[in-house]
Amino acid sequence: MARCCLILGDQLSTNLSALKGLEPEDAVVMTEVWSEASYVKHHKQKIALIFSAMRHFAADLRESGREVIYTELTDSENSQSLTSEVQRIQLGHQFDAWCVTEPGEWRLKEEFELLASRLPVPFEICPEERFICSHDEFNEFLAGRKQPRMEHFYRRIRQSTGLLMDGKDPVGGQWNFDHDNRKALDQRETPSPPTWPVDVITEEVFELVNTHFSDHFGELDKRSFRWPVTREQALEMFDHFIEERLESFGDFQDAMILGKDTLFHSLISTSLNLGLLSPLEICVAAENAYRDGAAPINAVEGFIRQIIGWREYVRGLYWAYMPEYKDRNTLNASWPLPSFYWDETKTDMVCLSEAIRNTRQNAYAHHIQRLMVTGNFALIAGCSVDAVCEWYLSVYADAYEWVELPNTLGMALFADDGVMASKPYCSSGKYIDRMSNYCKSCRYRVKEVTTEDACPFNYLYWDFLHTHRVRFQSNPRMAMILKNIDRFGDEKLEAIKAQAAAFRARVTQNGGDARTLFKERSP
Ligand code: FAD
Ligand code: DLZ
Ligand code: SF4
Repeated sequence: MARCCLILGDQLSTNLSALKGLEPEDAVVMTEVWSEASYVKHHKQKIALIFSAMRHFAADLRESGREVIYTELTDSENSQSLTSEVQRIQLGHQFDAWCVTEPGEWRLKEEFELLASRLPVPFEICPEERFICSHDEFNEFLAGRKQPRMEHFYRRIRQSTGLLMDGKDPVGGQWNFDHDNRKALDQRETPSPPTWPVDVITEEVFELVNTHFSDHFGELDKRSFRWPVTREQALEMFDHFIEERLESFGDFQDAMILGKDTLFHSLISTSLNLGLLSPLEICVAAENAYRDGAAPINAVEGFIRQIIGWREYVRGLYWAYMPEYKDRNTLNASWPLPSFYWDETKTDMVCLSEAIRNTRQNAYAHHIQRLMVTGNFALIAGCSVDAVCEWYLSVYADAYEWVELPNTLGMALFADDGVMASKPYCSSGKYIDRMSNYCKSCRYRVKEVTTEDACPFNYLYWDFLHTHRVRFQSNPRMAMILKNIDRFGDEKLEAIKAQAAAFRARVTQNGGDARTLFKERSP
């Protein structure tokens, strides 16, 4: 009996569940398809990363003796979707059975279930075992909880894995050291992450992507692309983080500095999400760094929390709440996404322009840029939830719906009725000024609220809170901040509303708020 295993572009792990039962004579199918490469207009670097990593993984499998049937995007017989490729290859090879590991996105799970009912031979969907928490364990955690919170989930995972535990107690006597992690960065040097020469495989993929996806967002060339495409490179990236950046990761996790795109972040999300690294192995390595005295507890605990806390938690929520989660829009946000999200030169807001430049050049922005700059702006300006989610899914090299959607719709946009976050992550320019040096070089004035040059984050923030004050009033964590609105008085409130409306009108009319746009338009 000859079996075939379909491996998807983000399933590049030798310990994949679907690979486990294969006999030496069984085959593997991997296929580059237009449907996956274009269901959103992915950043060029994201497509290049996935295709290059797929081709390297296929080469490694072949080297280990496995038969790999690999379809490249431009192969003439390519039928251009995952399910039609399975059907086409089945016709040619007549396998007795197929298997695939459960995909990371709901839409594909539905497609595979349909395929399983149509294929003349069994098509088995194996459980995904590359996460620490299974669906059943997550649902057990959710059961009976009115308000699930990441922190409770995180403690359970610390206990079940034994990570950073001294017997029953958390190492250092606390579960969470976040209060030590809010330092703004000084002008210290930040270590450059490793890079690798572009090999023939990756060079061919660059050419393919630049030819067939030339209208997609983002830069793609040897200088800008620095993602690991093999497990060896991913391990090198991670080792560099442990040696050079982990020590300061906690202290400066929320910091932002003009021109510094990666700071002390690990840059491992693409490798984790592709399956080149496993979450447990990197947490164990980070814990060892702490136990060896190479990194302080606030850094190591903060880092491990991102992986076994946030990453596992968002994945659990995605599968527990889909498919209706995707349609949520609690705050009825509908303003079209400003076009400066695709072109940073169309905004004079230095914080946004920096985050979007980083995104365009590197298919990356660190967490606080995603949450408190582009996310915060979209929240307080009331941008369309669908458009914002599509933007985040398109523009980051690490973006897959299971992780992007809860982070965007839930954490950044508060559109899920408080499932993901207990209060909206909204802030005025004050937060950005405290955590960055952006405001010093911005033409807007961060300390002003109602003047013509006032920071747009300030009036949009108060306008947002005022618009939703009835909903937020019942949240004890919002009560204090809402009291400020009562103190403003009618005149100030009207000025805030007028500035917010005028700003929206300017952006809608001109495609952005940059002064150059107004000059171009004046007679
Ligand atoms: P580090 O700051 O070094 O963090 C270490 C690791 O922790 C990351 O590699 C990641 O695997 C994990 N992690 C940290 N925060 C989160 C989180 N909130 N959710 C899940 N994992 C987390 N991450 C993605 O992997 N894909 C996405 O599509 C994605 N979309 C996001 C959208 C928004 C609006 C926000 C606010 C966050 C999003 N994140 C996403 C989470 C986070 O911003 C990225 O994981 C992180 O910036 C990746 O860079 P890094 O590897 O240098 O992370
Ligand atoms: C994201 C992506 C892209 C761009 N292209 C492919 C592809 O050509 N072939 C493939 O097998 N997978 C691709 N992927 C990854 C899938 O979309 C991914 O498996 C789902 O997003 C589920 O996480
Ligand atoms: Fe951003 Fe406002 Fe600061 Fe300018 S002044 S960088 S718009 S927060």
